[in-house]
Amino acid sequence: MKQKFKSTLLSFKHNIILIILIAGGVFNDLALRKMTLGYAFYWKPIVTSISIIILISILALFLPYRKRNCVYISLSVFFTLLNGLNYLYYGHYNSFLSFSLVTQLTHIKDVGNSITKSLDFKVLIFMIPTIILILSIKKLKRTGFFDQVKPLDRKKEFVRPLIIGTALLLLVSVTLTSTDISRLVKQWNRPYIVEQLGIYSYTTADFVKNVSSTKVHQIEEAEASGMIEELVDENTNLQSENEYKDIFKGRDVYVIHYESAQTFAMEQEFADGPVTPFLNQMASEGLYFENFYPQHSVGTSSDSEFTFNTSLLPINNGTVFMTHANRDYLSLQKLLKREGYYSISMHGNNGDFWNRNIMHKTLGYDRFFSKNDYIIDEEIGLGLSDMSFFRQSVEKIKQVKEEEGKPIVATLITLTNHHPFADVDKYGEFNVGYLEGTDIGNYFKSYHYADQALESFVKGMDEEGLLDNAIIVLYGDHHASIAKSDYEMIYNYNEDTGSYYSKEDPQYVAIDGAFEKQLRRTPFIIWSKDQKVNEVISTPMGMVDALPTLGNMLGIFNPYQLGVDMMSVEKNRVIFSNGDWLDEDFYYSASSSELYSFDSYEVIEDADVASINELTEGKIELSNNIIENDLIRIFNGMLAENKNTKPVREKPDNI
Ligand code: GP9
Ligand code: MN
Repeated sequence: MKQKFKSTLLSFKHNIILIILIAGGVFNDLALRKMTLGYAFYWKPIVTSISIIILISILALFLPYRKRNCVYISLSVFFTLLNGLNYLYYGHYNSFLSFSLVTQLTHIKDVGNSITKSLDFKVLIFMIPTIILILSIKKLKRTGFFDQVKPLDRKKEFVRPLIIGTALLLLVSVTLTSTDISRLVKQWNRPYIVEQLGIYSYTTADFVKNVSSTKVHQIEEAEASGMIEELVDENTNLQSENEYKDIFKGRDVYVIHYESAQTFAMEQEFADGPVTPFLNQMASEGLYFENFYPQHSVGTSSDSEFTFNTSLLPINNGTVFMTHANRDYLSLQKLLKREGYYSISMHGNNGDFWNRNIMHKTLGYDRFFSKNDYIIDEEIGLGLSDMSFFRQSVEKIKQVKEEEGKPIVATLITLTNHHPFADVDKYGEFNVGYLEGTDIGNYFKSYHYADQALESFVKGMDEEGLLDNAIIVLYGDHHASIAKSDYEMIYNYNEDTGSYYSKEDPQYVAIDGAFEKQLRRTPFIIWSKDQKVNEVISTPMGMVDALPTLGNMLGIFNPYQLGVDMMSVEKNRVIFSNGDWLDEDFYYSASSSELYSFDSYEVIEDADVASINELTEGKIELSNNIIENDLIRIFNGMLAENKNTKPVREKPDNI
């Protein structure tokens, strides 16, 4: 017994640096989960992290004892970087880093600038374990500790950590549900994997997935043809025959991709008036979808562009604009070109950002006006100011219209209202009262600026007579990365008392779950000068539903669409590529596996969830398959011409 205790003590002493490494690695993982997802103390990620660090550290055993410290320090630095970078990335994208992003390095450089401008110094926490490890090694070296430790049996040295590491891993794996395993394999839901198994397991699984999927996953041709045929049939059967059909046929279409425009801000008002008076006016004069949700993944702007134009969900292994730009897609631009349109895109930033130079060709744009085509006479935030961008764009549109003599579809991608909203001096005067100096206050100032720029565009276009036979379609591309603490200042701060409501206060609103999801809504508006349609639609809709809805009004139809025409459905379910979904009653969060009621904002139980999840996953998988396996190219010629006319249908439920 005594002997055993002595040997354990010896082994403990022998491995003291390894133990410090493990403790530091686990600390960093805990800190990351606490600082991103909000909860950390759960046994599975802790045990998995310990086992993974033990298994990786076996590498050091190939070196003589005294030289192993170099490996341990390198590993600790790696853990610091891994956790630190993931922390910064999460702050920006609400997700974790993936090896698939390696193909997006040029973009990461630009976004990196935006991240460093708003550098969060809490990231330094992740350095603590490495500092402790280095100091401990130094101290022990000084006392001659490493010279005194007696060598252990070589065989035992390898076998012990192998057994312990594997046993711990097995212990966790037997507790995994089939959902856990499927999520680990598919990697749709990165926050869920990190929450359940920690950052090291997620990174390992992501690495394995990316290495193994460099060869495109090929599905059987028969399976592929079945899948797409079913989708085409279903879409053709449901093709709308409503009163909105063709109402805007032949009109010019100006799509405004409105950067970081959130819906909640449209309701905010300060001493100088509403944040977005002009946008609100457009909403009241046009067709306004007040429960519109962007469905982007880590590709943010680019994902929204993709989904708006194709009615497909963004891929969740990579970013379509970067990693799947060489596929065939049926887009708004291609469909309108069949009707004789000329199609252009316009953006004041570098044309390579988000690989737009390539991807805009893939989407079928005839011409892309990017930074090089504009005079950079005023810069705010990421580049050319929206005011100047719009002013110059009106001129370009006028010229293109004259040159081409055809109807035109133009996408204008704005830039100024982009995180970190730091160029406050250039936004002009807009008093945000007690929010002065806060991030959310600066967001409102920036949004107010973007609203004035929008107004100048509409007025400028009108003065040129370019709106007489046109529509403007506007969508907010995604939420603005505003911290919860900033939302608290709006919803839980009592200006009169100068304090926050306590959780017990009836006025208190929890900024999480269904409420937080609703905050991420962005506006979607179809507007025309003659106010031909003037309605507010409250049925929840996603970005995939934009093309079917707009398409019906323009007399075009995309048989590969995943969305529905909102003017033909009473109910709708919005699906997100990470497995989340929502309808008018509920919001399901795939990362926490919780169902929230939109009524009470409480977590509730519902027996149907499993079957809805299955449908949701089926749709996500279908979208991924279409993109990954280039199914549209394969079946492009397959659409039978006589499938276009179908009987009039009553408004069905898309559920
Ligand atoms: C940059 C712009 C921003 O050109 O579209 O992209 P985002 O960071 O919002 O994805
Ligand atoms: Mn954007």
